[in-house]
Amino acid sequence: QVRATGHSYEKYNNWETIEAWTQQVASENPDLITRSVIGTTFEGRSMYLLKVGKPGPNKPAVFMDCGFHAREWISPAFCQWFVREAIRTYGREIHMTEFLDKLDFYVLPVFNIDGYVYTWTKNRMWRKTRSTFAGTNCIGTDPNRNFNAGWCIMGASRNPCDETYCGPAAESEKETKALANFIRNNLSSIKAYLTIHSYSQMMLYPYSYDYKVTENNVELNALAKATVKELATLHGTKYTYGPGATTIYPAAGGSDDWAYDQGIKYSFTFELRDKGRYGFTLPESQIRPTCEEMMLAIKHIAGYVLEH
Ligand code: ING
Ligand code: ZN
Repeated sequence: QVRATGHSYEKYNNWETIEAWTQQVASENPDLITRSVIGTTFEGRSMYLLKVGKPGPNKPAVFMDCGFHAREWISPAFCQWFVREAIRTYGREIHMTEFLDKLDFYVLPVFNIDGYVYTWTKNRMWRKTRSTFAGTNCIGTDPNRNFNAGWCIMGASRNPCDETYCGPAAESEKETKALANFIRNNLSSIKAYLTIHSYSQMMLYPYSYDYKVTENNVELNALAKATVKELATLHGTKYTYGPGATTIYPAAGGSDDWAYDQGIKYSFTFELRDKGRYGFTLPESQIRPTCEEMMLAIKHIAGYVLEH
């Protein structure tokens, strides 16, 4: 079993440990994992992406990112858990084996690395990136308001001091630009886009930037309903689901809406445990059950993508 120094799948790991883990998990599983760098953060850190799957020609892909918002620590923990489960169960469990043979998972373990580091060193409740712009002393842009999907029309702020600051322009953040470029360059293979947040126990789909519904709203609703039902089979954890604008709140510039409008028809935001008792400071004892039940959700979506 792979273990980067000090790394644990049932603890929250700091960035240094996660970075070392990406290197180690890739080098120890060369038949299943390749690591690349899709860009650099504002503070100069490398944005690692793990491609998980058996190499083959013209494979469809599922893209998943974690750690958009710095304080949502359970999210990067899930991306690490997912990769571990993929390598641990490949060749041992029929569904994961089929998934990795027939599709690739792109896993971005931490998107907002600078913010994540800041939550470990200075302020546990930081949400935004750590970028600075001329004309203000306030720091950071909300990366989930910075995508070019109804950018800043509602549920976002033009005030750089606010938690939902949309940035000076769409894709102003180096992190947003890097992710958007990667997806634009791989649109022919990416069939599903999944972005992992916390907390609230929800499975959201477009749109959040408008009260309109998608062309495949009926299908997304049915897929979400079946996915949360599957998730609940393990520990009885209830996730609600629906279009972002009416299920959580209207919010423009989100990555799921943007990915959907790029043509990725299965685009979801997950809000992991809990419903507010611990909120962003979910105890480490809940990493395992949260991740185990989420594995069922991701595998349900992967199965659906394969047959559609
Ligand atoms: N929630 C998301 C947020 O960025 C969201 C909700 C989902 C907004 C999809 C826009 C699009 O506010 C958390 N917890 O971050
Ligand atoms: Zn979030």
